[in-house]
Amino acid sequence: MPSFLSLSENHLKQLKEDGVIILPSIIPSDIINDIRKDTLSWYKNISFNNRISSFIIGNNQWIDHVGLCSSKALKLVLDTDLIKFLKKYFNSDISLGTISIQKKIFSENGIPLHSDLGNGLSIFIYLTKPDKKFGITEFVKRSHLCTIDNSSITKNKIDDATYIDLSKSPFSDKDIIKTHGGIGTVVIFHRSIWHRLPKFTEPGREIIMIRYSNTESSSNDHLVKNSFLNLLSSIQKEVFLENESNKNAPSLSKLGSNLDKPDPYKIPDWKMMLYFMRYKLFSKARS
Ligand SMILES: O=C(O)CCC(=O)C(=O)O
Ligand SMILES: [Fe+2]
Repeated sequence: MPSFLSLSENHLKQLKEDGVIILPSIIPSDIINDIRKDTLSWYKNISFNNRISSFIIGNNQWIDHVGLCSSKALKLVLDTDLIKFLKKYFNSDISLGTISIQKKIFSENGIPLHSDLGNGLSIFIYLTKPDKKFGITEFVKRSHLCTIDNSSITKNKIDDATYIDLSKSPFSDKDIIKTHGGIGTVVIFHRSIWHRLPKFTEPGREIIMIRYSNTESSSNDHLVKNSFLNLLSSIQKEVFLENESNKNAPSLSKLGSNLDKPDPYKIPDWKMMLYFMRYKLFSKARS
């Protein structure tokens, strides 16, 4: 069965009410295997990364230009049934804001409870089995509708995520849902929902991370191979490439610390060097 055909009105309702839906093992394993094959040669060449996660959650490998790496991944995230579902959710035309593939190469202390802020949706597609050892995301159901008092926000507030101590939060029911399922599990969540990634002990988790929104929010200026583009339908191309916002994010960013970002993102050269050495010497997940 095509990947997202089972998305229903019930899922739509649940996503609106709870702010999150989990679709265990919904993507067929042959598609996941093909995508993982496409990523192998990329991982061989990607070193440690220059992104926020270097600072907050240790090192990951990221494939930022999925449009150059995997036509299968591109077709999957632009699946016609998924597009139909998302158009209904947003009640408008939609735009693929960002797409990347992330591989975790160390165990981590995780990410504390936070909201990514904004009105769009994030989608995680698990290319490996979601598992406590490898890291599974947890969500506080319905918390996308809560406003948080400034006094309960923890100090490390940065501009696109806000952290909070669960014990001080206003989430009275604290109804937490954990990602579950096998390879090919999909999680769709409202970007403002409160979520966290508890400490995990094994490197190796691989996920596709996607952000979708209406066409008025800014999207990446995606890089894509012509041969991949030719495989897409006109509706898929629209969702991938067209965006009414005049604020497209650039496609290419330079390696190293993001010096033009606010303080928490400024990673000194010596720290980047340490991350690099740690990656070279100790990463067990390198292929
Ligand atoms: O990797 C995860 O499970 C969560 C990541 C996350 O919440 C984030 O990057 O904002
Ligand atoms: Fe997050």
